[in-house]
Amino acid sequence: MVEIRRLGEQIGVEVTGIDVKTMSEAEWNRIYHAWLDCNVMCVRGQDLTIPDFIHYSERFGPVVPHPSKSTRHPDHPQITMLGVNKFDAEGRLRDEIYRRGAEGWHTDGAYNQAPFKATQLYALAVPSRGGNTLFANAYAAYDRLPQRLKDRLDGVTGAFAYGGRRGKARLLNPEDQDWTPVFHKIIRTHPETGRKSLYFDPGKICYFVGIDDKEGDALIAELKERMITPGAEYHHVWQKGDIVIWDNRCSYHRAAGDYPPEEDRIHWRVSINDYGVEALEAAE
Ligand SMILES: O=C(O)CCC(=O)C(=O)O
Ligand SMILES: [Fe+2]
Repeated sequence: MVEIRRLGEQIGVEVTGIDVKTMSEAEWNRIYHAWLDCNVMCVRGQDLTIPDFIHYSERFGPVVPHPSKSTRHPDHPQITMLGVNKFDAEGRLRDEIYRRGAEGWHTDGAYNQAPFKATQLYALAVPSRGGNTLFANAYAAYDRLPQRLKDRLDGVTGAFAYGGRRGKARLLNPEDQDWTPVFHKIIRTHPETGRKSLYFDPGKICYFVGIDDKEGDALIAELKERMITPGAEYHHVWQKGDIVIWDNRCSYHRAAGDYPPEEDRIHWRVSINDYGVEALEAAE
């Protein structure tokens, strides 16, 4: 029987007793709404092929290839392989693979006109220790902002690009390094829940429109501190067979990047677009 229980106090939900390949429409509706309510969802104990994983992921929205071509699955471009080819030809650890997602708190796809609605990972191999994924609630981040900042950021737009203010991104091919910034409101209303969140990514923000560099730098530093709210985190300890999906519109995440490098930590990963308002805006 399907069981749904909260993981963190303010973020995260776990689903057990379900097979995503065969669940009923009623079960799908329950888990989809649990995910919307809790920002991040783990479905335990799944046994999936790549087509099964893509098919299930497509229930959330269109599954699109990630811009990092070198880490795409050779036969399934929509699948990104995490933790594969971790060592180079000389046997040296490739930091960009080992520490992917561990550089800092972020939200995926802020460099797209229509940022990814969700990212979903399926765990194939889990290390004996470490290697958690950390999540934080971006609604809570907005709720906890001092009124001064809520007022200052109201209506403010940020410019975002893949490499942010650094420019370059190690996981991209040379021909894919040039990004024209895209623009997103920093206070964002979630198209499905109607709740406001702080939409911010310190690694991808380039500047705030209409705000001078001095104030912009101070704002970036302050939001970096405030984006993670005490009590609104959940740290996922992976089990083989877990599927974890996070809502990039209302959560932040980062990899801990701390597991024994000689051990395997392997996931299939998909980026999921929105069918909704944002997809329509992007098509304009
Ligand atoms: O490997 C992880 O725990 C998460 C990596 C990440 O940031 C991502 O897949 O978007
Ligand atoms: Fe990420």
